[in-house]
Amino acid sequence: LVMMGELRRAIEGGELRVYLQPKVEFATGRVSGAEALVRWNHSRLGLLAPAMFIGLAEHTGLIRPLTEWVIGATLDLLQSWHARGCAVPIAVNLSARSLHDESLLDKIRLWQAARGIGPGWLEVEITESSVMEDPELALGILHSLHAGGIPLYIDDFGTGYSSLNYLQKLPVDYIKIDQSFVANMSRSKDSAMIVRSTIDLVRDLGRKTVAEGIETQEHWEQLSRLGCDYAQGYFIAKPMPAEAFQEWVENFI
Ligand code: G
Ligand code: G
Ligand code: MN
Ligand code: NA
Repeated sequence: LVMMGELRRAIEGGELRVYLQPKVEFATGRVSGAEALVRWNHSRLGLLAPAMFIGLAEHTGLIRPLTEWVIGATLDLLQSWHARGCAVPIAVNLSARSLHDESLLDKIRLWQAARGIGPGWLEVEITESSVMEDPELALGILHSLHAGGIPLYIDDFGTGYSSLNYLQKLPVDYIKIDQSFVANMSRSKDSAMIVRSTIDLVRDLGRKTVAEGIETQEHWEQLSRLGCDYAQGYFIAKPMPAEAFQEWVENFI
């Protein structure tokens, strides 16, 4: 069990790390981007996954400094990549609470400008369930983020209760098909059918699909055949520290 004071000191004291997991485009086999996944390098407990502390952060208000740290660290990475003449966009995960922070877009703009990073490089993922917690509020913030040039993803799609009505209204560019559907696809006809229909629907709405949790060649081939746009999962690569990611990208293909 970790405590609030400990987490606050960890955020301030530089114990958080950004891990990166690549996304690959099916059509070209190219690395199209990365997702930033936070870790806590705890002095006693070792490397902690977000499940160990994001909930605590959300309940104590520490999610705001945590999110701001992740965004800052991600922009630092983008800045160093740009200096080396190579980069892919990086998506950060936002909690439902961050959708209430009306100053977020202004802060992101300031931080991007301070590092000379143009729009489009920092992306944002929001889960379907946090959007549906307060759809009207989410819609407002998502519209302003999107108008501010930030590409948007709906994460964990299919696990919540979003109506198709909202999917149509939301200014999102990408839908991430939840990994549970991908995992069940080869065993369950229903899961395969849901994945196929989701891909078709998202395409008809003019958005792109990302399949999460691709763990096997079979998953890759099946999703490629169904016309999914982007792939993410252990079959491609696990989340890794930024330096390892850079090396991985250079050796890919
Ligand atoms: O690999 P993994 O255990 O990293 O991630 C577990 C979950 O934690 C994911 O659902 C992801 O959305 C969430 N998560 C990872 N990093 C962050 C972050 O920086 N902020 C928030 N709010 N959630 C995160
Ligand atoms: O933000 P999101 O809920 O999508 O977080 C993705 C989570 O899934 C992270 O915990 C990440 O480490 C994990 N993950 C990424 N790829 C795979 C995969 O291929 N298989 C499994 N089981 N988990 C994965
Ligand atoms: Mn995500
Ligand atoms: Na997800």
